[in-house]
Amino acid sequence: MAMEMVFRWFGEGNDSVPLKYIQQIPGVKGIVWALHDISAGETWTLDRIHEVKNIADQHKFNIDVVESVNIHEDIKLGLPTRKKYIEAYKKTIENLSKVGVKVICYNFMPIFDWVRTDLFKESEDGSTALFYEKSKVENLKPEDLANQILENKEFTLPGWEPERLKQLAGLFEAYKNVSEEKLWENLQFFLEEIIPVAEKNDIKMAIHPDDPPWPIYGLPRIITNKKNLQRLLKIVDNPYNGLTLCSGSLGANPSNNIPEMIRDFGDRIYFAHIRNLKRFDNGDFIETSHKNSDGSLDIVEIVKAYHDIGFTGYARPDHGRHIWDEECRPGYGLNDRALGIMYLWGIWDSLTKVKEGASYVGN
Ligand code: DNO
Repeated sequence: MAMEMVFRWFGEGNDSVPLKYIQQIPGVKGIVWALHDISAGETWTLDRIHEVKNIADQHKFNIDVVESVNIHEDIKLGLPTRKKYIEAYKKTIENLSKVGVKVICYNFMPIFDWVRTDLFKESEDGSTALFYEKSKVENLKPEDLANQILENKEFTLPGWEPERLKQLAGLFEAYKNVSEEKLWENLQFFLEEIIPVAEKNDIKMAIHPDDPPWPIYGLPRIITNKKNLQRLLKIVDNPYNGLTLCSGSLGANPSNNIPEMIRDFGDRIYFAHIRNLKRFDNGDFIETSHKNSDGSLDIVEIVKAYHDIGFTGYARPDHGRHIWDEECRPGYGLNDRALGIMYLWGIWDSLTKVKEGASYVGN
């Protein structure tokens, strides 16, 4: 038994990577997908879901994992209008279950999803990668940061939908009344409504950690560390309320011990995002190749933790650098993610051999 390797794909015309290339990466069973043109709060219709299923079928990919069904800000804000958006979310869950979707990855970050200051930061070897410069975030106004990210217009950037960013000032005003505790309450309200529907439809909800895992621009962020992940699992203590464990997001904070979290939360992790990053002392970080010696995270230990717990959930290599002059959406090219997958399989298969009794020591 092994982890089920999947690969994020943004859809026909919205991704530089053809599905037939993904098919040629060893061991990839499915695509991780979403209907990126549907706004948060709207129901995903069966027709639109079937379009993706048909394309995936042609390439023999499963569509078991959706990333993400985004959550309308009114739900995170706890406004009375959340009711109708929660109803739409439930309907989306029902529709997704009709094509056999097994996991929905989502996040509960106010306004901004992932944050970086440079999408193509050059490294010494000439590759580029996503970069977070702490002082720049502290000194840039949120709207300037948003505009800077949106300058990359070629593809839609998940989490940075222009419609939402146009309402930035109003949203910041609304979040003034939302403390961390209030955000927890709003998350709990959402989960209490959603999880029974997820259970009925046999779909695991897998929350994605905040990236980076600390508050930015005074907005609360709560899915940030072990204690808070524990709290999340407890507020609705049902196996359908689970985790996407993203090593790169949580790993930006040096006090997060990822292998320990994997061992502790094991059976509530439904989706593993595995990538490396290099942290600098001043709080900056850059995304690196998966290789241990390139970054600050011990990817071998992370994979070992999954192997030890007998993880059979879904895993993806997460982001990659941009290498070999590939033109692609930030973090989501073919080349480095494919290299990452082979690194992960190399570790996984070696561990399996050792478990089966092979000994490479002293021979
Ligand atoms: C970035 C991703 C996130 C993630 C969402 C899930 O590349 O890891 O945008 O998909 O936070 O809701």
